[in-house]
Amino acid sequence: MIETHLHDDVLEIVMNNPPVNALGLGLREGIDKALRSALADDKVKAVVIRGAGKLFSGGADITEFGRPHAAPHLPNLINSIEASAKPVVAAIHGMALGGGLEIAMGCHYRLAVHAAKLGLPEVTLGILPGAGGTQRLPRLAGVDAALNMIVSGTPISGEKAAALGLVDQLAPEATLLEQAIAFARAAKAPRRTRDVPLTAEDDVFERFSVENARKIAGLDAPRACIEAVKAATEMPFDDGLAKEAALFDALVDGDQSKALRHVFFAERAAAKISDLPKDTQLRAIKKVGVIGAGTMGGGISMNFLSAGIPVTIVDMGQDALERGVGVVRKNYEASASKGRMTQAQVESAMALLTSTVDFNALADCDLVIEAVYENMEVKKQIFARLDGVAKPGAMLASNTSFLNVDEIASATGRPSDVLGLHFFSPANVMKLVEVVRGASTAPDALATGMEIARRIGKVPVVAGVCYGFIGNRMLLPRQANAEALLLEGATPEQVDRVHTNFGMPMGPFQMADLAGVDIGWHRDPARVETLQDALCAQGRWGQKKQAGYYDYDAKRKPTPSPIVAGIVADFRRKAGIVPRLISDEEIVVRTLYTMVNEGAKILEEGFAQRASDIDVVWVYGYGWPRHKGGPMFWGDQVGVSNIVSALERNADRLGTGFTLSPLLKRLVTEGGKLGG
Ligand code: 3H9
Repeated sequence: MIETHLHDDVLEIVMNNPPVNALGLGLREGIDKALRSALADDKVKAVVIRGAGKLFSGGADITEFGRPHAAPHLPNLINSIEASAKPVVAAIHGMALGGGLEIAMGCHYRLAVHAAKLGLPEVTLGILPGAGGTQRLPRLAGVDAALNMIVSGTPISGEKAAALGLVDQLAPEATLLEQAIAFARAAKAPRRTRDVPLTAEDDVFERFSVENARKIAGLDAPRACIEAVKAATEMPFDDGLAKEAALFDALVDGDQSKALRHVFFAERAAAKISDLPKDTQLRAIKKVGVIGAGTMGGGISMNFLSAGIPVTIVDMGQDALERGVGVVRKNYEASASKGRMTQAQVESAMALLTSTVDFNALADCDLVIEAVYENMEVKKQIFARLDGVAKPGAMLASNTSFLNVDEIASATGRPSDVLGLHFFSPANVMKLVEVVRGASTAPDALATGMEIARRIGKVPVVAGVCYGFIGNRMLLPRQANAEALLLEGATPEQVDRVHTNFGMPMGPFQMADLAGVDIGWHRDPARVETLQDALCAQGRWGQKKQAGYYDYDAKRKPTPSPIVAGIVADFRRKAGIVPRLISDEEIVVRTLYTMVNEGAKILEEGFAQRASDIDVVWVYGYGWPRHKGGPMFWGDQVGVSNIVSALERNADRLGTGFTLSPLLKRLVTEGGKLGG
């Protein structure tokens, strides 16, 4: 794990713990031992620490959190590095994150390559830099920069770090080690970060908290980060360290950090397909076809264009095509105007886009994604036609959000090349892609689907073929109960507020208005059987009509709708329902516990590989609050038996179609967790 090389009078210590040089016990022991021998050896005048492989270090070993500290504990190790009587220099290439950067800040000097990434991302795991980071970074980079880096968790480049004073010298990667050795040799004495004086303007913390109030609302870690940096400006160094350690310990044991760490590992686990060999040969995807130039087709295309992959977009009508391409350009221009991309990048992305009404233009595509409206017959016709056009070995994907991928595949003579690639709206923004594995989908097609999704910056999750796959299937009981709650006495505002208070970006009715209340509507205004029918019959199709479950002004600001209240009252009267007071607790049970129940069914029926995949779907596809880990993780935190007993208590309100998941029942009798 640790290699050492003596360069005359400078000892090089190499951290080598693939894949990210996480600072687990073995590495800490190794560094400690190497440092002691350097100090004891008269031949050694200075030390250089660097990382093997592609980075300096990804930080503390997250898998060790929640277990008792094993010596040498990282903060103590870093204190010993700082206390060294011989100069210690960090040579940073690739990333120095979390404990990795904290090691570097314990060193007396830092060299880095220009493109290095230095950051303290602990806050994203619901903790704070607990190995001196909150005390040393403000001393090296200033309070403002430190607050920004620690509270956002966003890394900065080597160049920026040099400008801030966090890095002493920049070097090209090829000569980094050589320059670090020379630097160490020339350094006359240690320069300890702890001795750097630190002052702050009086109101800096107050101002920062106010400016970031919205971003950090409800989150424990950012508040603790601010408190720890403030301590650095108010207390002697060692007291500041003690304060940091106390805050760290409280956070690491808290539910939010457990949930955030869960999501970190869940996302990585989701990338793994349990029954496929790791070395499954992938298909080459050099050119992509998209069928349908609507909102979804355009959004999907943008992902590939942004990743430098040429796209041919096909639509039946020239008008639709031009409109679709226009929207893609407009979206890119909007990014450019916000400074997220340059005009040159806009042009090079657009240059990769070919639009045509000629279906045969899909012949040279390695992957074709169908993104037309949800109609099985239409999709089958398209796939049959595609079968005659696409080259052998091309992957044929549907972006369907509910329909049976096996039936779609049956329209082709090559069902093994067919799969679902279900993007979430807006497809150029939302991270999730459900990679739907059909009964015949070939292993290499599935593995390639996962890989290409990652290549375009998405988080892919494998889903089996069931109605609505993972995410939308779980929406169904939520939406049915939300509608029923309205009839029984709740308002859209109340139901939505319970969800937004929970941390969701929007509630079921806000979501319906955004997506379109008319989705799935039979389009016969004379046939009014449900609330949705009644709204649609009156043209209340959602935000696009400035009227849905809410009324909207021209800027799409919602207000409660008296018309909807009237429609609901009318329905109640006809159905003989006497409205009652609905508690927020009942809304939680009926719209959130029912989702946990549906997730458990998806799991036991084998449509998700693992409970944590369901969590990833909800975090990345629907904005489930990360610090609540996802519905399966949250279900375990609430307690499976609490969920089951609440659902049983409300059984007569959950609709005739409701059944309790056998898995949940079994977990209650046998004990155990969903394992989200
Ligand atoms: C910290 O430092 C606390 C201290 O302040 C105080 C302590 C007292 N630990 O992401 P990848 C695994 S907190 C354990 O696919 P990439 C990961 O699970 C830490 N394992 O690679 C995966 O395993 P598998 C602050 C880790 O190249 C494999 O390594 N640091 C850790 O796409 C490859 O990971 C952070 O928050 C870890 N620290 O991205 C940084 N990191 O193969 C966390 C990774 O079994 N790490 N693994 O699925 C990252 O953000 C990315 O891994 C990184 C590389 C950007 C470094």
